[in-house]
Amino acid sequence: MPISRTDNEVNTRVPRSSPYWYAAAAPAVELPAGQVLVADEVRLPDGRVIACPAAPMVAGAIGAAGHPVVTGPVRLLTEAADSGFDAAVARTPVSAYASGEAPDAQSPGGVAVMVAAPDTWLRPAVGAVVDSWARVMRPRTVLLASPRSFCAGVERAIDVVEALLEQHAPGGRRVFVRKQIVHNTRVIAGLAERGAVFVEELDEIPAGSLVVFSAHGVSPQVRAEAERRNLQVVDATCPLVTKVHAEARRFAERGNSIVLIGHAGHEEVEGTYGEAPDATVVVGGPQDIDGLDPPDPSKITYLTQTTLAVDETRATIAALKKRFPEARGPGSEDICYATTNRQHAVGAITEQADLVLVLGSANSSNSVRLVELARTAGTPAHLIEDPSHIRPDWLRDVATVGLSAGASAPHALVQETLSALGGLGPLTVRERVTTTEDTYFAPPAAVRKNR
Ligand code: 0CG
Ligand code: SF4
Repeated sequence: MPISRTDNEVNTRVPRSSPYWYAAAAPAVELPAGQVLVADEVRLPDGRVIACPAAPMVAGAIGAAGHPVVTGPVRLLTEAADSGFDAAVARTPVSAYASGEAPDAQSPGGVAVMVAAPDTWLRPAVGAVVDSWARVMRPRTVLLASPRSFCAGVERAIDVVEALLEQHAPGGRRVFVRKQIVHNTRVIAGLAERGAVFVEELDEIPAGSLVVFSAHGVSPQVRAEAERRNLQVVDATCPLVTKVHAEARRFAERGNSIVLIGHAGHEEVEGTYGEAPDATVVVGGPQDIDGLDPPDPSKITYLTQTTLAVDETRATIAALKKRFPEARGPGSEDICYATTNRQHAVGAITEQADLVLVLGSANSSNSVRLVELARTAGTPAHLIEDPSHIRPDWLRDVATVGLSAGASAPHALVQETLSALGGLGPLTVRERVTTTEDTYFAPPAAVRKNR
């Protein structure tokens, strides 16, 4: 669950006596019972505002501990010491900021964790979570992998939906999207908020509707179904996926057996498989090669999903060729440039990183591969939707964090993560560029002509 933010200012009071600002769980804190608020901004009585960039992470951990939590601004009403205030939680060395001093390594600055919990019973539990964040405050370095985040296929697919919303939403025509346009929760939420209607299958859509096919592609069976239902289709399939579909058709027409290396159940694999279901077998890895029983071992073609691990796929192809020496590939790699580049970039930072964080959703194949790659290299790694998924124990003894984002994860998530990590102490960000990308895919004609 994403952490929601309230714009309603919550008033509270703090005692002056402490070197730290304590969030007061005073009666002045206007929160519903059981609700915890993590300040993302503290408004001081003199008008100054202290940003609390770690708020999403702190809130995420409190939410994960089972407490309803929001982030939002806190206004401090008074600085008068008041023994009546029950310091809820907060180890908050914002005093340096409050007094205008620059933070230094000894007193990690930029940290402002202010948590308001109105219920006495809540405070020990919430306090324990905040303490665990306090323990991982320190200066850090982030190694930023580049390239990262959106690829050309994802940019194009999102552009398609946005353009259709612009064209049709004002007139009240709904824009349906079959499956997730790309595998990212933030992207889907943003487009849904703007009016896109996501469905799993075409039978959920009224006949004659406008529907977008996702970047991962669809099988010919789905296209036929769309035609039967008289749907107006705009196809956002990535051109690099379309290329693999064409290969599947071409080799199947030649009478070849197709070994499709990929993850069974993934939309892209379902789509490619559907091009020649009678001639195709899906293979997950080298362990599946022994079970193959092609009608003619001299006529085998292998194709791959575009978002696989480069090294693992190489091993699968080697196992296939070992058993069927005449097996042939498509000539050029099916694993796309974006997947390959992001893997090289993560590979270049894992050795120096104590921890690798990858922004992406759990169903995003290319993002998950980046996490696996770092782990295989021996570096602890986690997939995170956004900074609220970071846990304090991951950061214990971590001086250098490697950061990347899958091809479907928006750039903004990287910025949010950098900002949140900066809330735990001074942050040095170093970008490691392994290559630059300039691939661009023009939008489909249906969208182009209307723009
Ligand atoms: O990596 P997969 O194929 O799961 O897709 P995602 O939407 O995450 O990113 C690239 C595309 C399309
Ligand atoms: Fe296309 Fe590769 Fe991006 Fe998938 S990850 S949309 S195949 S460029």
